[in-house]
Amino acid sequence: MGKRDKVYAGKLPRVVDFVFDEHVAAVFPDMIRRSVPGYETVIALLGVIAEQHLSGDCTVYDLGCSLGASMLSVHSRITDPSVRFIGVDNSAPMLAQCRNNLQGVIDRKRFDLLHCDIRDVEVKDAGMVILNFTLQFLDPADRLGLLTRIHAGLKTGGVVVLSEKVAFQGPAEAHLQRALHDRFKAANGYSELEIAQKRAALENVMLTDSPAEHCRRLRQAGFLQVSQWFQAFNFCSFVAIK
Ligand code: GEK
Repeated sequence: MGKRDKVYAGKLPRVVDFVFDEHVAAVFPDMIRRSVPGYETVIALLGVIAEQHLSGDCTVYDLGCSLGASMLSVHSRITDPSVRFIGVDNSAPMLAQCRNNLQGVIDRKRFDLLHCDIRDVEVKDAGMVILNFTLQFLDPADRLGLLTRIHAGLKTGGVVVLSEKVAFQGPAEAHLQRALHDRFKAANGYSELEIAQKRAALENVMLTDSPAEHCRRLRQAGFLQVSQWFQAFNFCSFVAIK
């Protein structure tokens, strides 16, 4: 059992922008499970999507890999040793824990972990690229460029899975989905103060797009087949096939 997330439990004198530091890394499995509706389902189904789309001799990229949950899910369904894994994250505490989680589960020769910005990674011979709740932290101006490079580095038939917190354009739907998400967090034991402080911390850091905008951008990046396969309140996931 991991540590319980209490990062925003006490009243802070000033809420600063959210960072993936050692305090967040230490409680991350609990934080993401209690904050992102459907997270565990998405993680489990990444393995199924991989099984459907991966052929051998390729690389699975996990961009913004945090503690490696996505790679571990794919690995649990893909035994072919010619499939390699590259996890990328710009948070050193996240990557250190990711290394611990992967070691002893995935053969050491089959994975690499890169401590860098996902915008600086060369994507090549990719069978699958996972952006599981990561694109939302990138400057919106850089999102299309990254997806276009990912498309270029994917093998034909390769798949991108993009999971995001999404925005809704209509005010009524935006209000409904935000209320449901708040209710989800409260049901998972977060106080009103925690919910409010976390929202303030993420305000400048996590910039969300609508589902339609995600699909449009994936098509613009070159993907011919784009489909939203999952939604839980204001969290969605999309597949895009090259
Ligand atoms: C999971 N995918 O468990 N470059 C590299 N890493 C970044 C960047 C960037 N520009 N921006 C953010 N990150 C994971 C969950 S969490 C989602 C992903 C969340 C990293 C950041 O350090 C963090 O580890 C991850 O992206 C986002 O399925 O916490 O909501």
